[in-house]
Parts: sequence; C-alpha cells; structure tokens
Amino acid sequence: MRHPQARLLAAPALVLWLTSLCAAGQVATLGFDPIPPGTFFGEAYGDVPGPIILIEDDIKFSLAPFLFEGSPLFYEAAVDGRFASVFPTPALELNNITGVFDFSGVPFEIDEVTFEYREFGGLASLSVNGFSAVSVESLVDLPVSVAPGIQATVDSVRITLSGPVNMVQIGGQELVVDTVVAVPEPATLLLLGAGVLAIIRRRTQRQWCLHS
Ligand SMILES: [Ca+2]
Repeated sequence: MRHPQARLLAAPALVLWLTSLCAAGQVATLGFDPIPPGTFFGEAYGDVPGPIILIEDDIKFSLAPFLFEGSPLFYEAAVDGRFASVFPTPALELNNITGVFDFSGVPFEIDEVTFEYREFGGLASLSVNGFSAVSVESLVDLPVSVAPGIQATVDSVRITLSGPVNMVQIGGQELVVDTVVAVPEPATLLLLGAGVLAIIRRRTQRQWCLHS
C-alpha cells in the first residue's frame, strides 16, 4: 500500500507538469509558413492597407503604410525565400511597408511578444498598442520604453516587447521579420497551477477522510 506522503510529493510534481503543458500549449506563434514562397503584396499587386492576410494561433497579420519623411508608402511586402540562408522557413520581407500584428484574439493575457528580424538598410519603425511609431535607422536604437507599460529589449536578431501587448506595427525599408511569438502572463499560469493544486488538495483530503 502507498504511503500518504507519496501523494503529497506527487501533487507539486503534477502541478509543475500541468503548468508546463499549459505554457507549451498557450504560446501563440505566427511564422508566415502557410504563405507560399513567391507571394508579393503591395500597391503594385492591387492590395490596399487593412485586410487580414493571415491568422495563425489567433494572431492576425495585415499590412499598413510605412511613413517615410511624413509620406505614407505602401510599396511591397513579400514571402519569397530570398533570405533562406538567414531564415530557414518563410519570412516576411518589408520594403517601404508596415506589417501589423493584432493579438486581440489571443485567448490569454499577454506578458511578452518576441520576433526575429534582420535589417538590410534604410529606416525602420515600431508602434506598439496603437501609440505613435518610433522611427530609427537601426532597430537596436529603439528606446527601452516604446509605449506606456511596454519595454523593448533588442539585440541584432530579436526584439522582445515586455508588457501587455495587443498590437505591434513594424515597418521598414529593407527589413525581414519572422516567428512572432506571444507569451502568456506568468500570473495566468500561476492561477491555473494554483487551481489544479487546490483540486488535488481537496481530493487528497477527501480521500484521507474516507480512509480515517
Ligand atoms: Ca517562418
């Protein structure tokens, strides 16, 4: 017969396991992979700003103009594998146009959004949660505070936006973007874990009552 203490040890392990499962399941990722390489978007292809082009894991992707010296340009976006040596899966090329990522349909509170990028010249701009866009010569020059409550951490290949992100608009003149990931708030996971722990405790206590 199993010792009751074995159950006590098993409960936290189960919570950890369930929490990691929730975490793995709840990360939302948009990677452009459903778009066939060789697909172009923009003014010359009859496109207009706004319509949703792709939804992956409840993240909606569309295009908007890129502001260059005050003029809105809607030139060209492409998924065509020209940068396959850098991005092994289909990635989004932005050429005087802005990619819009709308996280409002993601079914959890977002704590962090990350995406991979490479710059090949020109200007870039970033707007988070609809606040005014920050324009930079290189994304590593982005300020830490990019919008109220949102902090940017930037290295040469990845941008991390910490805080309750619900919309990201990233534009550029020669910019490639891939693997946009939304990460849930730890509080969401802690609540889930605490809920599971409470259920296990109640069940264990009930079983002990039945035994005694
Ligand atoms: Ca990809």
